[in-house]
Amino acid sequence: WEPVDRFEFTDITYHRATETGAVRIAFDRPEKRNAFRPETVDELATALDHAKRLTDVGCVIITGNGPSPKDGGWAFCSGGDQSIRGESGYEYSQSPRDSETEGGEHSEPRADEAPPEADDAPENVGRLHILEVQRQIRHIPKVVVAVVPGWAVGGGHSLHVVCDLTLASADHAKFLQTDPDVGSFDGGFGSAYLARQIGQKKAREVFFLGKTYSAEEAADMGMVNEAVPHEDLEATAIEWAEAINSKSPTAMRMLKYAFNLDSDGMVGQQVFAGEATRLAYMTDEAQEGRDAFNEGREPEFDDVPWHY
Ligand code: 2NE
Repeated sequence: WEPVDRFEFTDITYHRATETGAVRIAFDRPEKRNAFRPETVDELATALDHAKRLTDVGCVIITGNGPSPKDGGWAFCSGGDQSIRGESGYEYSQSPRDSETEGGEHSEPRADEAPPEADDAPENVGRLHILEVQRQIRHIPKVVVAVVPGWAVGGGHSLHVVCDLTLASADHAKFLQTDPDVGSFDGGFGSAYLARQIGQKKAREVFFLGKTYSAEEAADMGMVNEAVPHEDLEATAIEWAEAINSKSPTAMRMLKYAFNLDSDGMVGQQVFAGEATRLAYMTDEAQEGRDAFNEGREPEFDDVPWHY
């Protein structure tokens, strides 16, 4: 793994394995069981947006660094950082407006955004934008693998649910939903999509009883693909990334969006259709349509077969 050093992240680490065609994005707050604060979520969004644009990368690994220097505990992510939760969401430790003007840690713009003018810098309102990251994971045209070395809890549990695949440490991974304990509820992918994975009764049990499940139990339920010994976790993730990257990128992208389609409604159709349009643009007939328009003539489609 080589660090991607164009960003100055504080709450995550971001690495790339060029030969494997994978990136590794890791929560890096192990002393808090990798709980996320708004800064963490911004960094995740930036890394995912950057990874999306890497055309030689087919696999995004999301994991949690550890163990905790305090007590040796492992975590994927324990959800929203409750210590900075305000009245309407999670609050920045420093106002983004202040950090913009001081050239602080939030000065790195998203790849697709112009840096905000000082007057446009966002107010420090409570945020729940981890849900935007869930949508990034859902729509990124690559296979996203949650590699769970320890606790996956609350919003951290929902994050692994929304990833395409989950690989877990048989020794340390534990799965737990605490949302209703802290007055929170992921009424989207974290619950409804989980129910598609493990069935209604089991998904309701996860939220309504708040039991802790081992990696093996989670695999039996169908929300984890495989539990492997802790020391083999990262090597197995790399093997998976290599397998993913050996396949046809177009087929993999179309498959991901096809799997998403029936639970993403019209947005799922739009994403799938966008990729279909891209494929259509590559045909002679679409290029004839473009050329005819640009040359000011009628398009000539007579030689194009009506395939069946
Ligand atoms: C994760 C869990 C089960 C771990 O338990 P354990 O016994 O292994 O560790 P411990 O001692 O509880 O935690 C170690 C340190 O991490 C902090 C703790 O406060 C503790 O700090 P110190 O006492 O050492 O200073 N820590 C752990 N999780 C934290 C958190 N989420 N926020 C802030 N500090 C945290 C156990 O720690 C636990 O149950 N954690 C809380 C899980 C939780 O309720 N998460 C929020 C759910 S709501 C959510 O995530 C969400 C959403 O669902 C939708 C949108 C946005 C957010």
